[in-house]
Amino acid sequence: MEVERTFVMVKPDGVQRGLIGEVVSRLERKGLKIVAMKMLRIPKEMAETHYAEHREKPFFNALVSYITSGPVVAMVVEGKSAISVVRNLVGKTNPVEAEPGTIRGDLAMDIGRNVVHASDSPESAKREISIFFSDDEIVDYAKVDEDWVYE
Ligand code: YYY
Ligand code: MG
Repeated sequence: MEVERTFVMVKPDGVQRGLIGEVVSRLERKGLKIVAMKMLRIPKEMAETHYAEHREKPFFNALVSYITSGPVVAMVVEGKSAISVVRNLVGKTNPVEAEPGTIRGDLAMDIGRNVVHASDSPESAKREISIFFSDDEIVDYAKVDEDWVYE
């Protein structure tokens, strides 16, 4: 089990619906460590870079328009196997299929309003973190509960 960092974002619908705390709370309660966090309005070019892998998809323009439609809360989250742990907490892309107990399964209805983003691999985590955060915005610190979260 390797310590990883992953990129997580509460999307504009999550912010507007007052779900920032709910999402952050679920990450914290799991035992993950938040090592960077900020609110921003994503510029269009940055959104296109973030979602570059979807550039040719039919939903691309709607996706960019949605993600730039209001403020988001961007985070870097750290923990052992954090990338897959967070993807499991987030649930399937389409909230209709997402399991109850997951963020999308509990809090969302529509694939185009699915509340949260999380990196899907070590490569995308590295890429996405670097789009949103400079190295000096990521804080290295020990959390007092670490001996109680990990054996
Ligand atoms: O990583 P994840 O967010 O679970 O899904 P992706 O396949 O990377 O798609 C990114 C984003 O695009 C998804 O969260 C919603 C939107 N989207 C869509 O609107 N319609 C689709 N058929 C697929 C994805
Ligand atoms: Mg994705």
